[in-house]
Amino acid sequence: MTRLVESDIDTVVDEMAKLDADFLRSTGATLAEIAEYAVGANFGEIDFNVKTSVVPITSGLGIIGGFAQTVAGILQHIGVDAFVTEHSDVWGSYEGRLNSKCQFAADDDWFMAANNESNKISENGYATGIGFAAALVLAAKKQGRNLADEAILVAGAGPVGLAAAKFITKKGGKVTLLDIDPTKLENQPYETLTTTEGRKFSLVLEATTSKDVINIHNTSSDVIVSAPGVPLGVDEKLAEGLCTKNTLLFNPLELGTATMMADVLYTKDLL
Ligand code: 2YC
Repeated sequence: MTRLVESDIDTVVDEMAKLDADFLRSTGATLAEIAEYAVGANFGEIDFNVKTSVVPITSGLGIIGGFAQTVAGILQHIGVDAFVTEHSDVWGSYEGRLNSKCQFAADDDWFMAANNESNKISENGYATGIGFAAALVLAAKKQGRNLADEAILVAGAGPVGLAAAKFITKKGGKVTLLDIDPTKLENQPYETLTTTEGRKFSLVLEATTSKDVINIHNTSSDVIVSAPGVPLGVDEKLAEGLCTKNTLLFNPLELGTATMMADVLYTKDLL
């Protein structure tokens, strides 16, 4: 996962209403509804109004300016009673556990949510993968397109891409998995590629840390691209065109965070 910088997230909280409006245009669902769909809940089924603490973590490369506040702001937007703890690290975790049901914290390598009541946990890579896959499936549905008829590419066989590939397969899509590192493609239950040479795809989940992976040569004219990868792995010219057609789904932190919250709150009744 790429480490965000302050400038990646400094307008996120102010633009949450715009994000919902964009999501409604492209997927027919709001941020909260996409997160619910990602974890198998119906729209409106999850009661997000729970006390949740976000703990700043100073380890490693340290605090990212505004990160904890941005996570709290995203959660508040979907109805969570979220706050940033006064203290950081273990003191902050202790303070949070005394005053909240759920807790979020991120160091340089992991971004985790925990439900202190049910002990359910959610990790950002997995949640981001199912969240962006859910958005892609909903966007295709909104256009009346059947997954079974689509050429679907998941670019990047890391935690995000693999979670997304599983979700899309579960929804009836046939996934082609791309990675430049062939060792990441071993024993994967999908068609695998190390290059998109000669191939065109109509639904794309871009989960690499590279730029320009997705371009006009490997996409169809009606392509929908869901892109959790930071930086955006879509060729600039193609990205501009997709934006005007509301067929590019890209945000640095919002969908992963909302899906983590849905994931730690929702346990499907197995009975
Ligand atoms: O401010 C803080 O608490 C920092 N310790 C946060 C560091 C987050 C580092 N991770 C990232 O920037 C990205 C996130 C999108 C989630 C995974 N990697």
